Amino acid sequence: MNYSKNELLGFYEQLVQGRRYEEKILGYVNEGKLQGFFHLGIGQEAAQVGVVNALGHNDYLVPTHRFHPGLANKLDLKTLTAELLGRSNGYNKGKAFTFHISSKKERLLPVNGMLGAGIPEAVGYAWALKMDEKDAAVVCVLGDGTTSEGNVHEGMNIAAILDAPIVFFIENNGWAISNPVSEQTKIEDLSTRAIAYGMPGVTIDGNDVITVKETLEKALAEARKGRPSIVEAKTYRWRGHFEGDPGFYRDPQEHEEAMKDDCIKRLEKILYGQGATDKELAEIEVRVQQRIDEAFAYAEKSPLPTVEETLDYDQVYATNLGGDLL
Ligand SMILES: Cc1ncc(C[n+]2csc(CCOP(=O)(O)OP(=O)(O)O)c2C)c(N)n1
Repeated sequence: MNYSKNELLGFYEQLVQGRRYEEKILGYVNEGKLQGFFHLGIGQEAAQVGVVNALGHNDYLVPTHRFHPGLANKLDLKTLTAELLGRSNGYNKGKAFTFHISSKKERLLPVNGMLGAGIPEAVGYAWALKMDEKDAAVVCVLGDGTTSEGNVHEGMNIAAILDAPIVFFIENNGWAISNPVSEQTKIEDLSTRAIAYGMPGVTIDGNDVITVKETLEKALAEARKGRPSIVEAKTYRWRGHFEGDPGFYRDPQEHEEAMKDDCIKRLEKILYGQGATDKELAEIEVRVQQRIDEAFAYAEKSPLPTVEETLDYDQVYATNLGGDLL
């Protein structure tokens, strides 16, 4: 499909928003204002923005621990940032961080920290949609390393058997902590695993936001009719596995080469070809930065949970794990 310059500028703005949001997080981590494990998705923005733009109004998303660029475009930036900073007006009252964040309103389902264990859960959500005869599907995002977990195979197999409305979106960033894909599996494309479950599988360029969006749209249309599939998007993790990981296991040359294929620069090139100007792109930068700065300022001014709220464990269960998310 052809997109107008304005539509492409819209995608560009989202890619930039994803990257600048994580750069802001990085600044906070470096200043010691944020503590904990941060798995940044810098470099993977096209894969994530492509996914969130493909979702239909009734579809659900199960993200991963590395999905901030996607969430920074799907969710309300202020409420997301309040959650990130542990504030009581965050999506989950500051208890979920961005790792387990969920929202019934936004149709966002929580990540299971036990990699792979979330895949049968996601199939369960999809099966529930089918049983309720909803015209909706689930996109379940998982990393390349996660595909090697036993639960994933069980989940994918049962999804196929149940004709569950689900798309498994493998965000293949080349690495699972220090383990390269080549040491995780003998297969070239992770999507070929779909053959074993009797469902379609396709591998695409994960640094091309349009390709990701259009592939996912098609896969979701099929999934809503009860035809699940696997989409693998190949991209690259620019940062360490988490902030603080020096990444000594990675060949610096491989890293440098991969970073040359920057999804933002790629779209920039297309935009210049369509007559976009430096001024238009610079205005996007300013607008995005302002939005992000406002979200962080809002979150910093927001209240921390009270002692009572912190001790209210029922709330953790109800907001993060409760059965009423669909
Ligand atoms: C069952 C389980 N084993 C190990 C871990 C620790 N762990 C957290 S992230 C990660 C690597 C995941 O790699 P991948 O699925 O490729 O996603 P990426 O982090 O590269 O986005 C591991 C091993 C975990 N959380 N759960």
